[in-house]
Amino acid sequence: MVAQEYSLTTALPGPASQALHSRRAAAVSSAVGATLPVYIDEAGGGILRDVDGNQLIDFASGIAVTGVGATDPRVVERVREQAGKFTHTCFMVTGYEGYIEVCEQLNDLAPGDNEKRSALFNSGAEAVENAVKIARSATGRAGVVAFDHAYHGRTNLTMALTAKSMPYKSGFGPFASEIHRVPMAYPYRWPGGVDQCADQAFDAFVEAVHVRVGEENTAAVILEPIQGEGGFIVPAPGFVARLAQWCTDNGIVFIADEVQTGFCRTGNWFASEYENVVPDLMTTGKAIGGGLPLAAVTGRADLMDAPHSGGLGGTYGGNPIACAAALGAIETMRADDLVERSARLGKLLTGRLEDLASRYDVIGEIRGRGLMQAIELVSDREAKTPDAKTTAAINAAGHRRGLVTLTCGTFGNVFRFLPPLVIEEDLLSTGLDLLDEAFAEVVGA
Ligand code: PLZ
Repeated sequence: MVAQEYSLTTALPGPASQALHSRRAAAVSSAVGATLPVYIDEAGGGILRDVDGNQLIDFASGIAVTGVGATDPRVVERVREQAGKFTHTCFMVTGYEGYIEVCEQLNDLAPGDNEKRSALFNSGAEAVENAVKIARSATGRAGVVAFDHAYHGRTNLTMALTAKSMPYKSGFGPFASEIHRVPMAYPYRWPGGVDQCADQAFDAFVEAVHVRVGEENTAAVILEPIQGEGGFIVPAPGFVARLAQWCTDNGIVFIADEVQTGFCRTGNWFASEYENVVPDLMTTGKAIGGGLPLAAVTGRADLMDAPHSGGLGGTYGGNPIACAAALGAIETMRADDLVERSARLGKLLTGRLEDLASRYDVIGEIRGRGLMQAIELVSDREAKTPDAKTTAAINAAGHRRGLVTLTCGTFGNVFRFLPPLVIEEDLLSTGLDLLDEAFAEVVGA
């Protein structure tokens, strides 16, 4: 694996990256985003080594994918072995053990000791689409309720579920129908204040569903137990559990979208566990595949078995190499206790962010769990005015130093931290030193 050392040999981007960036401009659609114009040659642990030999610190994990790192030995070995045996059969044509084993693992790991089933897909968006199909098929209802600040994907149905227009939806409509949006229990920005947030948001949700949709027409409520792209919003305590219970009471399927939060990211296997919620259906993706594309829907056996035989599937869903990678990644998460590691490093991260917040007034709030944390930047702490400009400037200053960070949030003013769960403590600390320098450069020491 690439040495776990931060080092820059050129200014970023270096000449080889610049050359690739020019080739990219001539060959790749300009609509595909590029956070950094840097191209990677090797990666692993907490390091991304670029084509100029610069070793950058990874605080993004390819958007919460490489929790076990980008070259976890167990993943790499299983992928090699599987690729030498067969790359594809299509599970719907002739099956193989890896698919079944991943489903067994998911059924075992997902919250709740009820009888569960799983089905595998290629991307988070595809998993979300299928969860909605399953909920509609099982309930015979059409309505789906999603929240402000939600992100569920870029396909047509999942764009409809996603809240933010730019860049995800703008110009891409018309969108799927029967999607209804309700307020999110976002404590920092709840008009009635933090203390009222859970109760008032829950009441607003119940009223909106009753008045605008009708419980009897509602198939599913879908929620990220910590919202990701929308700004790492941790719902007010109690909100998720009350929602889930209300769904049960009304025969509505509660879908937890754990695509970003799942697989040890938040210091638990799944974020739903923080409120002891057993989702009816749970979508996973990203980190499950150890870097290979894999996603899943896991949930109550009666719901998962409700669609007609042949109703779910796809050519590549649960590809054998992706399944082999997932089994390696899950083995590493268990063997190296990444739940504990995520929680422990998360505490270190919080401590460092609190130190930053004590020195930089631009930090309005620190939030998140485990190694899924963020800071929300405001130009005025009282008025909580979102400061997207400073966020972008600090992000760029970090990037110049070789710190790979991402922003997020409906208002573009949230810095998020998603390092690989296996990042060495020293490297995490060096990355936070670089962040500190970036703050000093942009908003003054
Ligand atoms: N649900 C909760 O976070 C993907 C998207 C990045 P796919 N998040 C990163 C981007 O700009 O496209 C995500 C998520 C949650 C669903 C998805 C969708 O997962 O694997 O990207 O389809």
